Amino acid sequence: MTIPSDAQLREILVDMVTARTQSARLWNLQRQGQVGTVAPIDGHEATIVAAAHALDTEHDWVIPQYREPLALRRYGPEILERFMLYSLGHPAGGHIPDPIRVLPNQISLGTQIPHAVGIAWGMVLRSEPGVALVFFGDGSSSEGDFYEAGNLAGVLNAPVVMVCVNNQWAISTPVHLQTAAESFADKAAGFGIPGVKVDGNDAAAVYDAVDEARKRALAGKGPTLIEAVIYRLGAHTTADDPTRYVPPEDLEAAQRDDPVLRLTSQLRKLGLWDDAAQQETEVEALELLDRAVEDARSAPLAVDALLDHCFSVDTQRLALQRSQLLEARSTETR
Ligand SMILES: Cc1ncc(C[n+]2csc(CCOP(=O)(O)OP(=O)(O)O)c2C)c(N)n1
Ligand SMILES: [Mg+2]
Repeated sequence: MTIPSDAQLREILVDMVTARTQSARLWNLQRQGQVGTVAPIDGHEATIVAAAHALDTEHDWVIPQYREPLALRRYGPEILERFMLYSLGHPAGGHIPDPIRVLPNQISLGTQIPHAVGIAWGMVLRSEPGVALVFFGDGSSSEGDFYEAGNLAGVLNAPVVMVCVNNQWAISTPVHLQTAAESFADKAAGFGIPGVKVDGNDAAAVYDAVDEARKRALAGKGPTLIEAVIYRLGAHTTADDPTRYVPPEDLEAAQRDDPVLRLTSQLRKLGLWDDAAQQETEVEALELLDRAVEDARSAPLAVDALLDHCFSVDTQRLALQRSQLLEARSTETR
């Protein structure tokens, strides 16, 4: 068992508090009409941050769904910059800034899982060290892509870590209507790979599970499916009203097991966290976010950036679309 050091746990908490603070600010900015739809992070912090801290940012890829970006700052400031571009509808919000090994947000459920297996298998073919860690929700696990990708990963023995973030909801669909299986981790049996269920509110437990899966993958032993059990503490997105379907008593119970509060109180007891640390982290988080929003607002807008990164070189058809797009835009502004 690999337990994160006190220093690592403190870094993990800084990233968790940062993510929650920035998520709350983004919610307000959406309400003011300043950014697009926001999917709050509340409840997901320990799972995402601790998983990212168990990875080697130089070699390991992260393939997110859409709730993760604010919790992936360990991969560099580019993640926040790109996320703000994305939140403002800028095409560059879908790019992968070299050498950052994090894919952009994926809204189309489950489609990121085959991408992760492809990346992992590609690394094997190129003899590159590293693993691909993919996040997906309980809801996404009902997509065909999950089964196809999990099966292929097992057959290829691909170095992929599949993290199913079970937050009990897929918008308003509760988990008992999502699957008749005992657990999402059990689905690993059908792929012939290990399945591990972990308390996703426990940063140290998530770190350990990802660390072990990563070491297995690097040793050529193939994929692992990890189910991180958490509770979505906020709305699905700014377009949702969870009070219409989340039982208040369930939410109250989950709030008592809030992952940020849990690690905060643990580190306070160890003398590693106090009010000053909390305040300093929150102030810095807001400064970083506000600066990223400003930068995204003033970023030059190249409409045809929409077509970048589809292929390494434009196909004939793409080249035609690019010139038509630029022509249409220049007629518009004439
Ligand atoms: C292919 C597809 N079908 C439906 C949707 C609509 N949709 C957006 S989010 C969502 C729920 C996803 O739930 P889950 O995977 O558990 O992630 P969570 O939002 O709980 O983090 C649905 C159904 C979609 N984006 N893509
Ligand atoms: Mg869910």
